[in-house]
Amino acid sequence: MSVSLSRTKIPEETIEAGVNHLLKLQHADGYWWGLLASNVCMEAEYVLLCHCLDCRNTEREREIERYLFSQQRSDGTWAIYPGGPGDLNATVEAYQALKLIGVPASDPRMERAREFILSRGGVEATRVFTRLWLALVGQYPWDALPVVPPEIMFLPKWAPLNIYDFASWARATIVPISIVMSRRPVFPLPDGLGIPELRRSGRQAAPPPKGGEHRFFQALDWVLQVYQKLSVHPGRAAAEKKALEWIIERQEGDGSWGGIQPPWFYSLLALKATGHTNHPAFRKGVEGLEAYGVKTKDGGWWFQACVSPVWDTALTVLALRAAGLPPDHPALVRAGEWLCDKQVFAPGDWAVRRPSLSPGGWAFEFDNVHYPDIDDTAMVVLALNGLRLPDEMRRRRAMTAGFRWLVGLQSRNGGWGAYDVDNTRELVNRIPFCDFGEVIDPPSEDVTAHVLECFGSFGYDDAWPVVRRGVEYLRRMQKPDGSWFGRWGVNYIYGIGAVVPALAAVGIDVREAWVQRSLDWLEAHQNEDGGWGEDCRSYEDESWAGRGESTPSQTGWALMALVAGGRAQSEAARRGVEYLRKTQRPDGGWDEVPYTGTGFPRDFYIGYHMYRHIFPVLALGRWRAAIRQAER
Ligand code: R01
Repeated sequence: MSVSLSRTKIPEETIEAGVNHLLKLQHADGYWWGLLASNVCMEAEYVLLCHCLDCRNTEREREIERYLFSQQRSDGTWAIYPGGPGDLNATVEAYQALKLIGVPASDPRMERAREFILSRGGVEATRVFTRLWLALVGQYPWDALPVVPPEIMFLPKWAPLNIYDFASWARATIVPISIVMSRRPVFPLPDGLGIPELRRSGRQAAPPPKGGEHRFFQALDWVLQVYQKLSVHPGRAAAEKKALEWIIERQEGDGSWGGIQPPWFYSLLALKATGHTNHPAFRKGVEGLEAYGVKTKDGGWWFQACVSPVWDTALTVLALRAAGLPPDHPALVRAGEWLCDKQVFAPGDWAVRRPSLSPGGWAFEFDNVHYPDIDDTAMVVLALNGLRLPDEMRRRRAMTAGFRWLVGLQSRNGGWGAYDVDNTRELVNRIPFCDFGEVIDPPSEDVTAHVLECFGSFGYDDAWPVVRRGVEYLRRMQKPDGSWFGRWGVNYIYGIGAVVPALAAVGIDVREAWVQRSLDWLEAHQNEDGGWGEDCRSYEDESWAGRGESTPSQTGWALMALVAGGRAQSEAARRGVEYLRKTQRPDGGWDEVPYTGTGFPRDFYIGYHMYRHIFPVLALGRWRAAIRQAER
């Protein structure tokens, strides 16, 4: 019965070349680290930041000018992902930065940008963050921005709108912003370098901010505006002091805050606005910026929103193991030891909601001890579980602490968020200030799946209530069409690619119809070329679900789901494998232009440069193992 007449052809050379390519990319200390691309708001804000902090650098501005123009679309706009439509915020910010750098408004490239901006409502129609940067350089009235007062620091942990109701990334952003907003500093631009030409004539009123229609919050904002205008602010000094101390306590070893750009830039501005430019934290923060910059071959420079070494290392270890490297391969041993070194044994903000839980998580970045995250911890523990290190006791202790930390952070609904437990209070979405990105961190399908896959690798199944509640959460979250949403990767292909392997890992019978429907969905969305792709537009337009040019990472995710769901021998899987084989570069890597990572659906996308090399190898490795198993 098990005699197959024709054995499946396995592209051994593709896998081997992919493995060798990954091995070549390993850094001497044992980690993998690919670039993290986002959008030009990073560089534009960097230019404005340097202006505000009085540390402009002509050479750097030349490099940024070159980079910004290299990213401009033919219609004169800037998008927030490759191939995306012109984005008003990004285009306004890039335009202002270029003016400050010295590009005249009469430059045809500026003219086309300006036309787009005005056609879309001008600066008045931009998000709060964009207008905040313009206010800092005197190009927008502070009065017209929604207020976040530093007194927010006085709200106790249980009160609505206290800072721990915000997602970690939003919390670390609004605390410094509250100081900046209370001081309202203006760092005037040199004459003629502002952007009055981007303002629609006085008739145009500011549009109501997204989610700001709520009456109560309008009234609250009015009260805060009036309070802001008073000449005495009882409690303001104490609130500001509290916010400053909160910030200074949270600076990371690399000088960043939270390892991400917004808290970093706003914390430096808060220190500047309060006269702390001689504080060691200020100097360290400014000096650290260099490490997130990237020089391009053609003389450009760009700034990474964040850095991903822990994430890239865990995923690469998984790929190399799946592709057949032994658990004690020297490269994997070095990676495993490096990962153990990166474990965070200090309480972070997560401990506010789980004060008696022992630490033991991993962060995404080199340095981010205040914000270890659940996604990284799940992937690192999963990766460590497949290794054998010279110090096995250390590996076991690391996995145990990480595992327990994950268990302790399961949310009430059975799922896991990225940084915190039960960070689900929708109220913060209503603050007029919050018109960009996600400001809460509720459980997501993909993070939950990664945690379950991790638990499953130790042999736990749904007899354990922790796993059972996680599976029930995933089952509840399945879309009517059988797919799962991708919160941190684009989009349903990422969701399915995470969930199906997780269900298989915890012993769910993946032959059941509800699981198989997600595989039918994948097969229905396979491209002609055998690959899979999904455009960032899928987050705003359902007609783009599962649709887009094929990419190596998304093809990898789809293939991983098919394999885990029992369809390794399907024609769809075979065609996916063939797509990966024929698109591989001679050096064993793959090319990928579209962004397949998600920071915030609709507002912020991430191009992870390692994904294109990792996921094909991970998927091909798992596929080969399944084929060998089936044809044994
Ligand atoms: C941002 C911003 O720039 C930003 C940068 C990075 C992230 C969050 C989490 C993870 C880790 C990776 C990157 N994992 C949970 C996902 C793994 C795939 C998010 C945002 C912009 C505006 C604001 C990020 Br306000 C705050 C941050």
